[in-house]
Amino acid sequence: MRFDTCSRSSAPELVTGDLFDRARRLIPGGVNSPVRAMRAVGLEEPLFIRRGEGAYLEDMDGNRFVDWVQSWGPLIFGHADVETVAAVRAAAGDGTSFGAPTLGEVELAQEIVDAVPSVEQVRLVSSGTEAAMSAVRLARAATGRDRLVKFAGGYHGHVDALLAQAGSGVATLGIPSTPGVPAAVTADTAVYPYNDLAAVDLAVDGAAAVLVEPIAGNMGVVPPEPGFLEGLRGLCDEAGALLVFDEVITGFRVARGGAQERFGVLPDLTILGKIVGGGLPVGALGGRRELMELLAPEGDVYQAGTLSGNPLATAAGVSVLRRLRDPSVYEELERLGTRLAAGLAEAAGGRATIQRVGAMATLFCRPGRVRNLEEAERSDAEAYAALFRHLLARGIYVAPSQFEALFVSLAHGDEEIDRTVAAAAEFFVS
Ligand code: HOZ
Repeated sequence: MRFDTCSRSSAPELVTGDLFDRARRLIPGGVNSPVRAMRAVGLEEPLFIRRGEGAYLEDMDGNRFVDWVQSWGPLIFGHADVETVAAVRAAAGDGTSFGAPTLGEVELAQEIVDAVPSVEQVRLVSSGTEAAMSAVRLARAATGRDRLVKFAGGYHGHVDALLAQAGSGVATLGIPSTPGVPAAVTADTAVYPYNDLAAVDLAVDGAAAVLVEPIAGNMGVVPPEPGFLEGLRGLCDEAGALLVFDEVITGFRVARGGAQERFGVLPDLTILGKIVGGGLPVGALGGRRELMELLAPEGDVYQAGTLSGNPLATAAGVSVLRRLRDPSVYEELERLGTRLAAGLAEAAGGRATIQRVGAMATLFCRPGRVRNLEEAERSDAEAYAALFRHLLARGIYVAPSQFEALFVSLAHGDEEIDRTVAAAAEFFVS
């Protein structure tokens, strides 16, 4: 891939094309997660990344990019953060996996319990998908009910029962569920429009759980309308259903205590990932003690994993979460997010809508507010793809899909924001 206007460091010969050919022979589509293929933005090759540093990525061809993806959210201190890397190195020297309890996992659990208002106990796993899968099992066991309620465009990992009209490229590919998921597995999943309390009202009765991203991030950033989360809490309380917040993206991002702290609505169970692993593979499931104690070996709900509480991942997570105790972190993220969103809104001049909460945002190529998947899908995805390519050619990497978020880290500064806004303005005036 050639980006003539990108800044280049000591460039090797261009290698991406050959590497992609090799990758495609060995890996389906040449990628390990579909959005990375960049087909949604009209590219034929993905970026192959050689290294990252702070707010920047460098690809295999030596091109440097301001990175607004930040591994889809975990890197709150940017790439190759010195303290995180030191913590991982130190942990690795003592062994990379034990399949047995460690001090690190107790320390990470402590950070999570201290920060997230509704969480009294937490079980560490290796990904957000795993945490969501376990949350479903636990909710069904706790309530003795099977039915799940979720929202169109909501994404909770690639859990079979939750892929119905899911975000993160599933619904937007026109896949109602996905081949390979038996109809019986999604038969107990009811899907409603995000932000539509009236639509979901009667469905909660008899449900095991309502699963919701308290700020949707996988159909682009769609904040909850005032009263939506409070309304879900009330409906769940009346119906005896569990309210499950998927805070994989929002946890430790929109506030130290996640969206539940920011909006003051407490779920029964919380799904976490991304930032809690500081850039290493981690997921977590937390909630009230009496619910969590249904998990084996305390209770009889089976859940297990060799790499759960992995020492490298917990070392990275503890290093990051301890630094997030400092409130000035969130003040700075808010300042950066505000500056970026305001700049992009001015650059777009009414041709796009920027939706932002704290340090996560989406530029929807359409005028007007986006409140649900249907409205998100009315965006001009072709225009977004053209914007993506325009920015990439200028050394700026944003999410390679209209239906994802961009993530601000503390490694970004005014310089990166101003450069991005100027490049976007150039696109929108043309
Ligand atoms: N599903 C993730 C975005 N919502 C992308 C995962 C990845 O490709 O790394």
